[in-house]
Amino acid sequence: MKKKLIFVIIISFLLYSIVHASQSVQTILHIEIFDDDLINPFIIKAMPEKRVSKLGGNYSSKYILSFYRNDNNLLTGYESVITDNAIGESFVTPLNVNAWRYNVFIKGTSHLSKRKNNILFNNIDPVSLNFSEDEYYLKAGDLNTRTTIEDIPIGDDKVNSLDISVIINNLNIFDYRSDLNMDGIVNSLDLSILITNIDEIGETLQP
Ligand SMILES: [Ca+2]
Ligand SMILES: [Ca+2]
Repeated sequence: MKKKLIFVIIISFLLYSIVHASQSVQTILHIEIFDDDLINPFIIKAMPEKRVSKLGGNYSSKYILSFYRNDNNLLTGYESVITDNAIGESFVTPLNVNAWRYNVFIKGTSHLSKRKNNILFNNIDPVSLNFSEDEYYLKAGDLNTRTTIEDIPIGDDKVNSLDISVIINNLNIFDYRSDLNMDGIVNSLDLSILITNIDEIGETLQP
C-alpha cells in the first residue's frame, strides 16, 4: 500500500513537471513568434520646408515614427529614422513594432508632426508612407526639448516663444535643430522661418 502511494506521488510529480515544462516551451515559442512578426522594412518620405538649394539635395532630417494601434489607439512602439538629402526618403528597418493596422505619426526633431491613418502592416502588402504628398513640406520651428527618443530630441509639437528662445540662444553658431534652412549657420533667416509658423501645432495635437 505504501509503495503504491509513493508510486502515485512520483507519477504526479512527473506529470506536473512535464506540464510545467511544456508551458515554458510555449512561452519561449511565443516570444520567438513575436520577434518573427516584426513589420517588414518599408520606405518613408518626408520633406522639411524652406531648405536652401544644395547640389545633391538638402532634405535630410531626423524623425521619430510612432505607431498607434488602429483599434484601440494605444501607442505600440517607436522607430527612429534619418532621411536622405536627395528627396527626403529613408528605408526603415523596424526593431520595435509588430504587424498590425496602425495610425502612424512622423515627428521631426525640428518639425511639426504629420499623420497617416489606418495603415495595414501585414507583411504581405508592401507599405510606403509619403508624408510629403502633393509637395507638402513639414513645417519647421519646434525646437524646445520635451523628450528624447532614441537619441533624437523631440519638442512639444507647437511653435511658440519657447522655440524662439532656443533659436536666439543658438544665433551665429551651427546647431543641427535650429539651422532650419540647413545653410550651416543659425541666423535671422532661420528665425524668420520659425516666425512664419508661430502658433502652429502638429497633427499629434489635432483631433
Ligand atoms: Ca515647441
Ligand atoms: Ca540657417
